Amino acid sequence: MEPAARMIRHTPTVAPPSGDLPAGVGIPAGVQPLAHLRAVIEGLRPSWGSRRPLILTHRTPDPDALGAMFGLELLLRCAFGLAPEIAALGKISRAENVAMLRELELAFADADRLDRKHYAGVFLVDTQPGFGHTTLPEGIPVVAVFDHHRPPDVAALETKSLPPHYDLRLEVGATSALMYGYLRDAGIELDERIATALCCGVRFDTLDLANSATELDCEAFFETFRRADHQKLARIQRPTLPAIYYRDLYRSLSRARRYGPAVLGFLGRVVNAESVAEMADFFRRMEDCRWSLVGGAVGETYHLSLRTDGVEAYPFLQHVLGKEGSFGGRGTVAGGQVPLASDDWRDLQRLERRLRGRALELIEPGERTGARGVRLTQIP
Ligand SMILES: [Mn+2]
Repeated sequence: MEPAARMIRHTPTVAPPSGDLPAGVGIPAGVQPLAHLRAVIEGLRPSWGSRRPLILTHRTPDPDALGAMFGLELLLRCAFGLAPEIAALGKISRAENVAMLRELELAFADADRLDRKHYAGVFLVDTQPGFGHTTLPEGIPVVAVFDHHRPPDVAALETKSLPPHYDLRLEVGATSALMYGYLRDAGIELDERIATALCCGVRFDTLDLANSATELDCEAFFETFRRADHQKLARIQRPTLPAIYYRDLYRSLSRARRYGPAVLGFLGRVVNAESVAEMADFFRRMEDCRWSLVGGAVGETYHLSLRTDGVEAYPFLQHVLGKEGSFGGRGTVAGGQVPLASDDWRDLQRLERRLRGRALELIEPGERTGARGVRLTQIP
């Protein structure tokens, strides 16, 4: 707990560097990622027969995952002559993401209903095997990973057997930017639809380049923005909100509490898992709020989202979770899942109590505003 607690006190405005990968992990130095991918695919392809590549991502894809999946589909089709299938799990319900699907006509298969024998290998974007929010079909090898998330134990990568193409770049702001780099290197002209999708991904993960954006992110953003459909981009950024959104918002506002530098919201059962992340973003924007944590249960899983104003978010979430569940994060954003022991509301209540207790340990005693916090309506 100590290191995280220290970070909260000082709250530097610039995130510390994401750190390097162990030697031998990722694309070898000096090798172009596209050339590496080509060598891997060419090596495996004779054994694939008529089976297709399967593009997957984490549960409930966000704009970065969506942009990267559709960018990769274009790459595999145009640069390699393959016929990949895109599939995903989880219901997308955040209004911006629903608008992205609708405006760009992004359709994909249900990953729960795939006939495994048709697929030669998994191409995974914006996540990695072993992450809690990622379920991989059994019996299909993972051929390639394209990601920018820090695994909980980076050092352990050295001893793990990794997929043949493992492009993990912790410093890159968006997987969509990473995918833009492959398409650029392959000389593939971006059409309006894919340019718009990639642009949505980069702007979502980097907050319009304000957050941990590298040169590649900037180039990806400008080049895709130039080719994007700007009417659609606007409709995706400010979509119509379903009526139920306002009910959920009211509930979140009435349940959340301010504890000195943090806003904590334990929402019990929620309609959609994405509202947890959205509320964490929303509360973090409160004046003088240095970090926010929001949790809510959907089905058999309790979802958590943590946001900070500059420091690495994942040590905070690591402490909040204790040894429960799984988590991941990059920069100021972290998310986790805890499987629920039963659908008994008392189990849920006990879990939220444990999480709140550990979250409060991260706040300096002098900064705590009572054990129960302050209702958002009562903040002076
Ligand atoms: Mn991402």
